[in-house]
Amino acid sequence: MMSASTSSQPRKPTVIITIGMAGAGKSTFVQRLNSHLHTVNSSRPPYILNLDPAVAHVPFEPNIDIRDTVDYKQVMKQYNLGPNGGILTALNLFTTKFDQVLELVEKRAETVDHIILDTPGQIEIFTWSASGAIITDAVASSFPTVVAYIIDTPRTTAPATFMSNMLYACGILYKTKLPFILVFNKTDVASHEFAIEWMQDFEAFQAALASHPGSRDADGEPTYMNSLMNSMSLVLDEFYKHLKAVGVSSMTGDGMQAFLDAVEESRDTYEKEYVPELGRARAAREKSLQNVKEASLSRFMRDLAVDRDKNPSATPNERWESEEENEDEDEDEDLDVDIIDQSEESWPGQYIDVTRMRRQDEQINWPRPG
Ligand SMILES: Nc1nc2c(ncn2[C@@H]2O[C@H](COP(=O)(O)OP(=O)(O)OP(=O)(O)O)[C@@H](O)[C@H]2O)c(=O)[nH]1
Ligand SMILES: [Mg+2]
Repeated sequence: MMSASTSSQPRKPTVIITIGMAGAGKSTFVQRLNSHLHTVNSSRPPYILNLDPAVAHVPFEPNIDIRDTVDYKQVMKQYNLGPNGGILTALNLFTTKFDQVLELVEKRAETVDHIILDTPGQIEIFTWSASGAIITDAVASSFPTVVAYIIDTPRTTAPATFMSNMLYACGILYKTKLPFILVFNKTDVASHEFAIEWMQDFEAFQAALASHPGSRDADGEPTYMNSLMNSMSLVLDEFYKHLKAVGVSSMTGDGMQAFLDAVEESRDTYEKEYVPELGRARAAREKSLQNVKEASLSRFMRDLAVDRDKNPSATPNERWESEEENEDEDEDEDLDVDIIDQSEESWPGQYIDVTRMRRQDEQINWPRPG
């Protein structure tokens, strides 16, 4: 914490977390970005993590693939889950090993400029789960990190769809507090000009809303939805000021350089806004932890005094437990390595053994009544 010199240390890579609705084109975008970065500087290709356990085929070669660690179909069977529960649980299991992932990434930090995360298709699995938050916080406290929110542009041209997508993005921005880039994808199918216009000028959005069929009821009055969206467009106006927006086509590669420029600018935002915020949050957490400790310690001391008063003869028995009993606890820590960097060595494909993680209560034999 003492020396904050950035010039003497090697520059840290930037982490790009791709998030977006199912089918928005996250994986295709990661593939295109990967090939673009290979072209720009083939000696420093990006380091890629696939966090989607359910994907059948990834269009790029990830360095770390969640599918090498957890078999989500097996998880579904073992825990009796549907597909989404299976994906979520697989991600949770993987997150328990995320310290190993970070270690592998840290090892490569000096030789890569970009670390790219592809996330599961169902957006809420990553954005509203504890694992997603843990992974995001873990990378963001180690590296400059930006969120790339991928939008399916041709499917967002209706004002109501556009607004709900933006509200979702807004939720993620305020949850992660990270620099945020709206990536309007599939511009080969539909231009993103309309979106930029709506973001810069809420009156243009309101006009589009008013001219959209269904915005007025039978009496010619604006519908409730229409009025609500009108007001919300004013709220979102403030949110848009914190964003960068670029249009890309993951199909043709159009706009990739503009995206990388936005990533570069976002590094500054990360340093200026996220890092101090992180420091404040840490200090606050430590303080509240300290308060809790002090409170429970003083409660304990009070209870102890009351206890001694009540039962003076027990005092000679107050001794700490012998330390020997706890000795073998941390013994096999180093054996527990099973995250694989595919680019590093030939890998045996080690899975988390979900059968060992089954809940204990499945073994209970309930006594028969009577
Ligand atoms: N025309 C066009 N199609 C695209 C573009 N990007 C992605 N697609 C198509 O959109 C579909 C979904 O793309 P994916 O990359 O699988 O999207 P995803 O967000 O990773 O999907 P999930 O992980 O399943 O949620 C595929 O059929 C892609 O070919 C693009 O820029 N232009
Ligand atoms: Mg995908």
